[in-house]
Amino acid sequence: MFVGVMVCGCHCRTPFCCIQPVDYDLLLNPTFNLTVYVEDTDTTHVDVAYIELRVTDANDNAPVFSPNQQRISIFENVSVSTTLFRFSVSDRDTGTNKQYRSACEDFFGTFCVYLFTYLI
Ligand SMILES: [Ca+2]
Ligand SMILES: [Ca+2]
Repeated sequence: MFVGVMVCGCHCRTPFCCIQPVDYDLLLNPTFNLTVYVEDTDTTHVDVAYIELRVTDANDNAPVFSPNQQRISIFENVSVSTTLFRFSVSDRDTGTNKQYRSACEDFFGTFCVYLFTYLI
């Protein structure tokens, strides 16, 4: 599809710009095939360049807990290592941008989070 015309002189270095936001995480196919035409005043003098543009993922999404807040009650005599709660974490990014680590803040060290199962 021909989308615009740029007029410039000889030996110019025409800038190539992104004119709309691109979100890798919403793309089904992150590759774009562009065809660029150039011609001078004699319309038989033309050339074509083909550009394959691949969008790569940026770490632009934070991990999200589900649920992100929960109130639970436990008996005081609950056994050590009892699973008290489960939650999941997801991240819309991919690859290393989707990796995250967890930490649990408990001043007395009474409760902990098992990093890979997300159990408290
Ligand atoms: Ca991320
Ligand atoms: Ca992303």
